[in-house]
Amino acid sequence: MDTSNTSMKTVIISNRLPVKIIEENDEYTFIPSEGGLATGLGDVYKSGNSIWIGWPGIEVPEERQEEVTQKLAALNLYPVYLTQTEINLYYEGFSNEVLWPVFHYLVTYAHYEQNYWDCYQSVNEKFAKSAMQVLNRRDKIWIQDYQLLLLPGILREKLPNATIGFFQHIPFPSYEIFRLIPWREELLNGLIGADLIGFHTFDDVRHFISTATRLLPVNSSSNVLSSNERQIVVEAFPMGIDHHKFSGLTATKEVQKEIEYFRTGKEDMKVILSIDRLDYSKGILERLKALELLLQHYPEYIGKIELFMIVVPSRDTVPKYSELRHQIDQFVGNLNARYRSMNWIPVNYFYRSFPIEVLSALYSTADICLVTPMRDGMNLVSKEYVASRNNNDGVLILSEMAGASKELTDAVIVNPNNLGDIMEAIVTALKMPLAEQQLRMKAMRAIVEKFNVKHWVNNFILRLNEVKDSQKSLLTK
Ligand code: GDG
Repeated sequence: MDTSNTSMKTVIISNRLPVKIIEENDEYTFIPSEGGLATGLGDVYKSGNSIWIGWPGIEVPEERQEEVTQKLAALNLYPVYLTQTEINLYYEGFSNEVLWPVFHYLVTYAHYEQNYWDCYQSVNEKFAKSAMQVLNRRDKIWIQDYQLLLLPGILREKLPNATIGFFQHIPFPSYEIFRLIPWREELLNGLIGADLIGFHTFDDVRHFISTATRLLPVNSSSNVLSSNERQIVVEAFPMGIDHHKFSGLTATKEVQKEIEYFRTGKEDMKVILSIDRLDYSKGILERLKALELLLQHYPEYIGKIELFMIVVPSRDTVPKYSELRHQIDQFVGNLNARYRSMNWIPVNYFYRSFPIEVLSALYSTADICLVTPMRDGMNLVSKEYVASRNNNDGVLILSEMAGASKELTDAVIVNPNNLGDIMEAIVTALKMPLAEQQLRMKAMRAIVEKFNVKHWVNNFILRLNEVKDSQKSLLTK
């Protein structure tokens, strides 16, 4: 990759590169992924000499690394190669067995292992080393998410005047939770290497500022932290989705075909949809328990409603995740066995991922979308459902613990710990008159359309530029 150009570029850094890998006949092929983040950042990293740095998603033997680097360079991507041990300790270990549970308030799930932490530090250093091979002094750096909390600080030491933004996609917990982490000061010191720190919600911002001022020698004034002559701005940037993609997909031939296939024979059935990655933070088991409660308390709905539950395999090498999968399998099997009839089944459960066309068909035809995470940074599924409802009908039931609930206030909002509350919300949704559905959905669609993922990207970059400019003018005063 040509790094001689000294003009300013934007460098995105995340744990994973936005690619799908196909390994066939000893050949690697990389296809750009269509995930929300990749779509939103597409205009940024594909333009000019801007790039995206991250792990390509597989262990590449040393002798093949040059070849893979060349292939990725054609997509404006720059790889950080990780070994299986690093994946085990830094990603599955520290990121997903310490930070993920603690940041989602499930502190008893955390394993504070010293070797996880050691590896987390060394992998963050490794990312910095790779980044330094392609970074220029004037580049704008945008680091993504909790796997790289130390990276802003490491890069700040190497490039004291760099423009560094950081966005965290998962919640930031309250001080009383965060303080439990043995390496809490180190993590915060890493983060405040950034000029601008973004979270999905104002609550996350509040928690971060209060935590930083209690644990570090920093001062705060409103949403600005001051440390060693530097100022760090902390703000909420609620992430959006590609609204036009989801609203446009429903009319395509492929999706229409899926809709017909899906709805045939279910004309009178009320369909409830649930889509998540396998994760204990998503409240999947609790949702199933609420459905069981509903079938017990409102037997008139037996045979009249069906839950379509897609659980996308995720992190299944982490013990808590395989345990959860087992529990879900058992619960669904038990519930279906007890309630099913010869031609009806309460839960249609899928443990796999589907093409976007199938997702779109489900989004656009399901009468209710049930999104009840115990904690969620944002939750894009809720927004994708809304964007797919071109007729303004359908009801979104949304957990108050999801960042999205701060924007989608016209959803039926529930406390995901209150199974009775979820049960009643489903009944409310089943009975909701069309006019009320449309009123609520229209209001939510306007929000999802306006505050889309492009808006999110532009807004963050714009703020990062402003923050840096104001720092420069402070220094010259
Ligand atoms: C993290 C935070 C935050 C799901 N099943 C399939 C599929 N999906 C796609 C959905 C959606 C995405 O996966 C899931 O996004 P979420 O936001 O719901 O959840 P996380 O994966 O936990 O994401 C979260 C997010 O980062 C962004 O900041 O909102 O709080 O935890 O886009 O459509 N896609 C396809 N097939 C599937 O079967 N193609």
